[in-house]
Amino acid sequence: MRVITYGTFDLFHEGHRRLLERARALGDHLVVGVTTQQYDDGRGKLNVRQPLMDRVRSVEATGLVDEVILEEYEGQKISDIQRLGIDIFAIGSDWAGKFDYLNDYCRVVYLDRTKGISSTQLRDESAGLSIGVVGSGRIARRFVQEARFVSGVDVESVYSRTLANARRFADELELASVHDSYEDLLAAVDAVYIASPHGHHYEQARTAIEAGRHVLCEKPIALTTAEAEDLFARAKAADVVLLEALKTAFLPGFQRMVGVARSGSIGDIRAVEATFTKLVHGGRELAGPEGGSISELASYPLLAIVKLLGTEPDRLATRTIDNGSVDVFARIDLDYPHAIASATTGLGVKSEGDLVVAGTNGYVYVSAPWWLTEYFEARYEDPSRNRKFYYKLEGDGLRYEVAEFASMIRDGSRESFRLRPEESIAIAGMIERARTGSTSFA
Ligand code: C2G
Repeated sequence: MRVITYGTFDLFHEGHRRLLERARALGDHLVVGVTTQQYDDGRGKLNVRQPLMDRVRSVEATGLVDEVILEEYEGQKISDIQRLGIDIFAIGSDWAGKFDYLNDYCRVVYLDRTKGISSTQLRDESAGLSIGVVGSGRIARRFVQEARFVSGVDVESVYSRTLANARRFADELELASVHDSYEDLLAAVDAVYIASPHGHHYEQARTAIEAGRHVLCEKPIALTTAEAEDLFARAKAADVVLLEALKTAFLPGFQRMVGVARSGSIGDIRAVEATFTKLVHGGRELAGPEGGSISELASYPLLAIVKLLGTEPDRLATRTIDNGSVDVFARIDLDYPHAIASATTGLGVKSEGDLVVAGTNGYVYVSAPWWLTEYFEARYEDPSRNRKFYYKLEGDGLRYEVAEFASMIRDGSRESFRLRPEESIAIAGMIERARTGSTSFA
């Protein structure tokens, strides 16, 4: 029987070795396809550290492999299987279901992935960064799936307030350990990703920082300036990374849009209008005291405004429509010295989610959903000068913030220019002012 498997095999570890061992045991000839940098770029695998030849050498050094080939393009697996006369395609169970289409060409076997690599290995340079997940909701699930596309990151543990929720989450996502004590989770990991309800962010981030853990915290990192300032000051004193998981900030397309708008190509920026609305029907997002369209969604439009116009507006005024307990629609107006901006949010109210940056020579237009920036245009009075920009966005965009967080920890940097502490603090302050000082309509 001839068996084939594929992988990046970056920073070769015990999980990789066991996978190869079991793949080898399925037959008598094992072929391993090692992914090239270009292929990994194409499929959105981020932060691969080792050059191709080093990764090939680690695979060969196991002595388990009869033949190594390179995986260079999408669709190659089908031709490899036929060309090499393969009987069995084997791959880790994190890919369960994804390669069923190969059943037309050979037998497909999903082998259980090895759980808890980070804890079974000496914590040295080659060990991954172990991130514990706080919370077991929808965003936490997407985070775990996206983090698997970031090399050098192991997400193996989850903390949830009820053990049953943590168990369900860990079973579904094949995580090694569950915790119903936050302290136990902190003791088991290098860093945490906080995806609990907003009202818990501050306490949980503070506790993690005090325990010397790096923190990636869902937006909004805090609902007041004071809390945001306090957290960043504590992170600095403890020499740990504290990063707000405001995914748009880390997207290549969004960064380029800000670069184009601020480069002078549209002249001086005079106005920014950004909208984010989402249809929900009840649930935690629509319940007080922490819910509402501003706390749920304003981080995104305020990010665009802060990146384009800075952290210090002269004035902020908000009008909202309430459902009796929280705001369901809001328009936050900000005045800057030479520009004005508005951030519009809606929960259970739908509008066009686009972004317009008006300048003295032209404007930038980002169509909905602008916060997943894949495409934008610079437009001018003379349309023949218009330019279109395209950027590929992999997955749902979460992997870019994971990659940034992991790189910061690895490189010892404590601040990211993509989302600086002052910017997160300013956004928290704007959210606080918008929520407390709004003129409301029922
Ligand atoms: N693996 C494992 N246990 C782990 C980590 C990884 O069993 N703790 C397995 C993966 O499931 C995969 C192999 O080791 O089968 C290689 O993993 P990666 O290098 O992360 O490669 P991957 O991104 O899974 O690429 O075409 C490429 C393939 O899609 C696999």
